[in-house]
Amino acid sequence: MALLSFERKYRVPGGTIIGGNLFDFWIGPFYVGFFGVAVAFFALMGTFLIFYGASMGDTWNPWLISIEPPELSVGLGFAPLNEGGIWQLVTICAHGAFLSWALRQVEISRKLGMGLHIPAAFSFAILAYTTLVVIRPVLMGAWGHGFPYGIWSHLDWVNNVGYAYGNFHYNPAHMIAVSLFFTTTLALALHGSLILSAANPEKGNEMRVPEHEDTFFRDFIGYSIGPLGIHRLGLLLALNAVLWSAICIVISGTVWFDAWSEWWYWYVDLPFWVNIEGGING
Ligand code: UQ2
Repeated sequence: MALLSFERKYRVPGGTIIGGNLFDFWIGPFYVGFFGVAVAFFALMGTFLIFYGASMGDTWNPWLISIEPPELSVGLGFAPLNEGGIWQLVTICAHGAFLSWALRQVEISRKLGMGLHIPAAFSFAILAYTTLVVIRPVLMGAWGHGFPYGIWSHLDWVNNVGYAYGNFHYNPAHMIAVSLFFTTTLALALHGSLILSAANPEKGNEMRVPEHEDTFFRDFIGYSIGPLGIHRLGLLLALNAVLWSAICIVISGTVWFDAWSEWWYWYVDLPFWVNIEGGING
């Protein structure tokens, strides 16, 4: 079925969470809905606030503009607009826009009678952002622990927070997250190359079917995870990469305060060899 006729069939009223059929319409190719209006509101408001904050700053160089969070001394209170208050309002607008975007995904999924895998997956990205600018700052007692909204300044923030704990590569949750990111790229490379190779047979042949894809991997390594399985694996890997990234930062400064390299002394201090003659402790 041609895409346009398919869409006409499934571009149906209903499935809304809020607003009934009041916002249940499309603008060109885009579904609006209550949450489409909400996304537009929060995104425009947040963007306006960033431009307002930039106008209060001392540069219009896009690489250097930065909306800074409040000083640590402000704690978890409200700050004046030009002393971190803009950052606080931008953070609220960002959450409003991201959550509305996820709920718009829910409405579209419901219209189409699909599962909610897409908004569920996007929620992990929102969770990662919330961990950085709300959960960890609240656990540490100050909004000033959030990262600044600037292209260069947020890189400085990552660098400085990394060195505050010695070297993040020794953070075990960071190790797990990095491994999951690498495995995600491996899985996508395997999948993308398998699909393209099946879809581009030798000249004159018809496109290959999923059975050919299964058979390639069975002949090659004795196992095929399957055309559905590879997507389950990809989602599992990607979501866990994000989740373990959030875990690796939220435990830094809340349950672990030293350099991360020190954490590994639990291994050196195991009772089997802790007092061994000539050992690291003896
Ligand atoms: C597969 C399959 C696909 C795929 C891929 C595989 C037909 C079209 C890539 C092969 C994947 C395997 C064996 C799992 C690899 C494991 C990790 C952790 C990377 O079998 O079914 O569908 O795209």
